[in-house]
Amino acid sequence: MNLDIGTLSVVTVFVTALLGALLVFAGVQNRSTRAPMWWGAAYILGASGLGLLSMRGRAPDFVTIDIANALVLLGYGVTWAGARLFDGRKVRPLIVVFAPVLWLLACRMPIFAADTNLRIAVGSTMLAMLAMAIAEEFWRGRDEPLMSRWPTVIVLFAYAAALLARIPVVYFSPFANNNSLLSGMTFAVLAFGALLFTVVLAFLLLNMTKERTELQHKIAALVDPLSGVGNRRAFLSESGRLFAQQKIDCRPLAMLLFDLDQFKAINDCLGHAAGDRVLQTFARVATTTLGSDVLFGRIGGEEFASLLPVGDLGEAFAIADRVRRNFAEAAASTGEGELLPTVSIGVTLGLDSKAEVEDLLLIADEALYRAKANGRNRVEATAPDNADRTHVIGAPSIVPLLGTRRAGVAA
Ligand code: GH3
Ligand code: MG
Ligand code: MG
Repeated sequence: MNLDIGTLSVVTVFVTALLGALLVFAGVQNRSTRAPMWWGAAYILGASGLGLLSMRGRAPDFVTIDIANALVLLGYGVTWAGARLFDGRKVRPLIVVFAPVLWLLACRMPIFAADTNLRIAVGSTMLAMLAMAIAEEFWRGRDEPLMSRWPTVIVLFAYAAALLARIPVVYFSPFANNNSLLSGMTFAVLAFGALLFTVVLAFLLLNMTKERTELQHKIAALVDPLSGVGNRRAFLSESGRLFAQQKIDCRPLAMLLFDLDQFKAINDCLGHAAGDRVLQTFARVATTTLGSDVLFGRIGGEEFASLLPVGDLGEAFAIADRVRRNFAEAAASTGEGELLPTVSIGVTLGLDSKAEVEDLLLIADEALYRAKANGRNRVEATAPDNADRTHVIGAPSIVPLLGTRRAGVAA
């Protein structure tokens, strides 16, 4: 295979510039992050640098070596700034310009300017460090579930490794002078690799931006903005997944239905903002008590629900009562005036593999209704099979009276 360096240079410059324009276009369209705009600018800077670099021998060295490489380094610095912006971190302008300024200063030193191999070693090291710095920024944001983050980090590290590997190659087979750099297969292969990296990175950056937008839409559709927990839609769809799992595990699922007590009075006496804070406190306490991997959501104004695998109804009752007590304690300590917010909870169990989430919500609602009727701030539980076999096991912070029928008839 014969890679013509002249053709390759022209292709690289135009492809990089075109990708830069596409990234800028994506940045203009995207309101939530300006990062693609920075990446687009970085690509255009890189394309300009590569354009000047390819004029080696036809323009002064100051332009084709000093300025050209400084522009490429600046492109990497701007990409790094974009990666920080993408994850909501501040841009540090001094770091962005550090490598190109250092390069320009080094080029003022005659010993550096005269040594092609030294320049390649220093330039490659700078680029590799910048590529690793960009990879590190993306790595730091890895908690956000964006699939393209991982290949981006890998591609950047692989590119940094290839750049560093270039240094010993240069020292084992040094270039005789500036112009011999542009001839020969080594440079053509390197340029081809750099072109592939440029294309792949642009694709990944665009994809990450797209995935971010999709994730934001998904969060907006499924997460309640006030409490930060899943909304009714998320709860119902996740419940379906849990029911499917239950059919495999054959483990009962408990439905816990929470309704804050006298919440209208809290709003009326303390104001809507205080009511909102109470909702947030409840969501926080319930999530902490239940565990972050348990399905929990806000299914209505001041109504929440949880669906979780348990051993039996007694265990479900105990969990619900723990939430009730923890909330009463937390609400008392945060102190929302005279009114002490409390919660009533209806509990039931889905044993039957045909049980549906709506059925369980209805049965749990009946139990909740009893909790309200019996004085609030309490847990009531109903066995699932049928309403006639209702077990009343609720009472404020007492041991559940399992097996006691509502009408006082032994189970
Ligand atoms: P009960 O003990 O019987 O459940 O009485 P309640 O007052 O809690 O029940 P009701 O259904 O009468 O009132 C619920 C209130 O919740 C009415 C509504 O204004 C309030 N609410 C619903 N969503 C929000 C919200 O997002 N923020 C605030 N602050 N209040 C809300
Ligand atoms: Mg209600
Ligand atoms: Mg209520």
